[in-house]
Parts: sequence; structure tokens; C-alpha cells
Amino acid sequence: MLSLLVVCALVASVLSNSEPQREVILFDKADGDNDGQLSRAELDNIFLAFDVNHDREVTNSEFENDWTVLYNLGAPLEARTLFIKADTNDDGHITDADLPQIFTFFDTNKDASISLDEFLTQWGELKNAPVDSIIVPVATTPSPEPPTSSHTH
Ligand SMILES: [Ca+2]
Ligand SMILES: [Ca+2]
Ligand SMILES: [Ca+2]
Repeated sequence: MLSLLVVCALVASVLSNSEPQREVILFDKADGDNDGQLSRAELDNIFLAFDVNHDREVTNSEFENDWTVLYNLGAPLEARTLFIKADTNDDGHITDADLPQIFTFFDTNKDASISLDEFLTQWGELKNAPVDSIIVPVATTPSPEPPTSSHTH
């Protein structure tokens, strides 16, 4: 009951601030146990929330669509920038393989949890980096071979 009161007080204090930043909202959503820190699992949830078909792979289009439409977090360009950076091994998907590096990126003081300060600072770094400094991998979507139909009537 006491912890519930604390949570209510926290929520009230957040709400009383004028227009909390989107990043703060995102952080609060991800902080499942409301301790003001993101654990590895909690950070993972941010990214896996974009995995609409639950195959534990987030594609660029899933990310961009969810970013702009579902969660209304910002512009498509911003989504693309974040995606390219979050895809640390440049294989075109955000998967479990990328998450340790993402966590390391945010946890600047290496105490195995991400504070709101760390999150906001590093998030700003991600967003403000010029996009054209990022090498965009060429999309290698294989064009489906037309079926060789042995069409005899
Ligand atoms: Ca937490
Ligand atoms: Ca990847
Ligand atoms: Ca930390």
C-alpha cells in the first residue's frame, strides 16, 4: 500500500510538470518497477515493443511505422536515424544481438542500470547526430523470382 502511494505521488509529480518530454514518457513506460532506473530487461522492452509480429526482430519498417504512427514519437527521419544506430551489427534488424550494445551505449557510468539522466543524455546524442554521417546499408531485399510456370492448357 505504501509503495502504491509512492507511485501515485510520482505520477502526480510527473503530471504536474508541464508537457513532459516524450523521452521521459518513454523512460517511465519502460521502467516497469518504477525504481527510476532501467535494467537490461526494461531497456530491451523499449525496443521489443516495436516488434509487432513478435518474432524478436524489429525491421526498419516496423520501427518507423510504430515510431510515427503507433506511438507518435516523432518524425520518420528521426526513427530512421535511431534505427540505424540501434542496429549495431548492421544486419537490418534490431534483435537480441544488438541489445547488449544498446544497453552499454546508454549505461555511461557502467553500473548496470540506466538512470533517467543517462537515458536523456544518450538519447539526445542519438537524435542530434547528423544523419548523413551514418552509412545507410543498401537494402538487399531479394526481388522474388517470377514463378516459372509450366503452363500448358
Ligand atoms: Ca526499473
Ligand atoms: Ca542487428
Ligand atoms: Ca548507469
